[in-house]
Amino acid sequence: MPTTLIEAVPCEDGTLGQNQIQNWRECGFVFVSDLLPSALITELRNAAAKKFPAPGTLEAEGVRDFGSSLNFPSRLVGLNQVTLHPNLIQAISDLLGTPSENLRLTQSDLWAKYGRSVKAGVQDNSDQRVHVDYPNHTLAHPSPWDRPEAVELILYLSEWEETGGSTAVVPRDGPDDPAYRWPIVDSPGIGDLRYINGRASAEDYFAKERPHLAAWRNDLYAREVHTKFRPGDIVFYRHDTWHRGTPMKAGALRLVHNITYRRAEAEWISTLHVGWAWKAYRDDKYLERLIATSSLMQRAVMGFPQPGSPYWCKETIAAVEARYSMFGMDMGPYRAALDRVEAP
Ligand SMILES: O=C(O)CCC(=O)C(=O)O
Ligand SMILES: [Fe+2]
Repeated sequence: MPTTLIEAVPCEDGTLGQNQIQNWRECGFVFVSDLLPSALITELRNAAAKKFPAPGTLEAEGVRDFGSSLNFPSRLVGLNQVTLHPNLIQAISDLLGTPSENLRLTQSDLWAKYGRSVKAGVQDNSDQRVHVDYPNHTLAHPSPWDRPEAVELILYLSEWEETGGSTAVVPRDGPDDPAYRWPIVDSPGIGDLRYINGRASAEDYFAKERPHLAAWRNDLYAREVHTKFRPGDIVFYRHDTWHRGTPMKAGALRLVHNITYRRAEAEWISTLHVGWAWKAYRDDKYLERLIATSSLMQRAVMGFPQPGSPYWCKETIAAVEARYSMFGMDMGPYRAALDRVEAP
């Protein structure tokens, strides 16, 4: 069957349109372009490309297929700016229907995928089994469809024509769609089923363990649409969206930035990296500078106490000021909120 390729739909003025928001809410994903400034994407893409070995080299063979050391917060030019970009945070706030200050960052990592000529078998990451991402993001299970708790996204930094390796997604077709049967447990890796990444091995195994559902999984593959991406394009999806990575062109290098935000109250969704504060103490004080120069909203999504939080009192305001004022931190909004609370 021919592959259905889809192209990103442009955003206007760096904002998601109503149709795009509806698409995410109903179909489980939306594929967009022009949300982030192209100069920022180029900056990040160039900086990232220097961090990974050229495809075809011996070093490239040794690069892990998942994640990298390029996690938020990072010194890599553009990584923090993309992660905390107001357009991105606003888009996620629009998708979830919650204020930006109520979002929390749980993932921001930039990784490379290489088109390898030798396949890795069971753990082949190129032609993946169709899956949902929730098992290694949450300790629980996604809540019912109309109460989404998180938005995941893949920001592409490469060009599909050069690299191949679309993300395949299964659009949800209304509340009775059999593909989205509840609970979502019928995939290798969930419950007592072994985790197998590669499609061929995973489906052989699944067919032995759950023969009555093998045809149902085949149907997921038949319904896929594949992203035809350009640098800066973003696919927003969910922890309960069926999707997978598909084979790349041999010898190519694809760079993507994976980001996830959750609702503040959804504490069962894990942060996938070490705590942000762990990056303190560096000689260049890049974490401290990031905190001091971020907006109130950007601080909020990192979990920093917001103006009006019970954390703030005269003493904590003075103490946090003592820690960060040399980097330009303005404690005015925290003080003003406290004054409002304390006013007779
Ligand atoms: O690489 C992609 O396009 C998708 C990867 C993916 O879904 C995953 O690794 O969980
Ligand atoms: Fe995935």
